Amino acid sequence: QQMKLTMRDALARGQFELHYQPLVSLQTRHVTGCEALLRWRHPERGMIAPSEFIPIAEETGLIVPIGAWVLQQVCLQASSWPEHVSVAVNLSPVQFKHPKLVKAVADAISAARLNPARLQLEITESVLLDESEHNLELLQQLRELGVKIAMDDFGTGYSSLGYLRSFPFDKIKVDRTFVRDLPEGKESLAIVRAVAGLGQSLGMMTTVEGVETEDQLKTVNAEGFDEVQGYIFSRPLPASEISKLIADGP
Ligand code: G
Ligand code: G
Ligand code: MN
Ligand code: NA
Repeated sequence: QQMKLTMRDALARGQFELHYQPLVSLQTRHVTGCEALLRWRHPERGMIAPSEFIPIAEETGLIVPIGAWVLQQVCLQASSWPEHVSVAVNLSPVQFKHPKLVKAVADAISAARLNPARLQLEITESVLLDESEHNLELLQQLRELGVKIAMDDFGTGYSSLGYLRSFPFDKIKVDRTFVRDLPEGKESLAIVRAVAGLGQSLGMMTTVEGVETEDQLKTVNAEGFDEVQGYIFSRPLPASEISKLIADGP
């Protein structure tokens, strides 16, 4: 309850900030892009993780203005990076349902004069559960802005395979729960392998999240994934530090 009240002013008071985690190409080992991850620097409680406040922001609808701010910030940030580095943003179900989403994305891109192909929207399977016709059309409208659409946390939802058939996602991001027990976990390995093949057959980029160890990196590399995101290369970092990492390499 307290949090609901203070969140209302947090945006105006400049208490939100974005951290960025690099995605690294397995082919070149260069940073191909960064995922923006929201943080709340609370005056009394210190840094608050999104898992704590995003559910409340969704419940209150505050995620809509916060999300619009995130889109503006990431487009400005990415426009300061080299042209080949993209930026990824998470969209929550409430944002996705909001009638002004397409406009918010278009406005953020044009205000920053960003090449729209450098913006990736990450959508989880849970976002797509209902109103499928409407959702597919919305994805199409976003796609027409020139942005890329990624299916995030792949493998944890309900209707993921159906959606892969219905909409040509640009990227599949395998959820980190399938990486945790690699290389030993036989079931995880089988699933990760299948998703790599699926992505290739469907012409979608494949990313693995949550890679922490050399053994995991070797395994996903052998399975032919395009990109890796995980602590092995970097944790999410403030914008100032990520610019340095992009310049110097992971
Ligand atoms: O590292 P981390 O704890 O930052 O992120 C936890 C979850 O919070 C992620 O799975 C992500 O989907 C969600 N999240 C992070 N940043 C944002 C954001 O800017 N908008 C939305 N809607 N969700 C976010
Ligand atoms: O939106 P999504 O749920 O995909 O957000 C990615 C989440 O995964 C963030 O909370 C981020 O901090 C977390 N993450 C990224 N890399 C790693 C990793 O190597 N290990 C663990 N445990 N978490 C990670
Ligand atoms: Mn994500
Ligand atoms: Na994920």
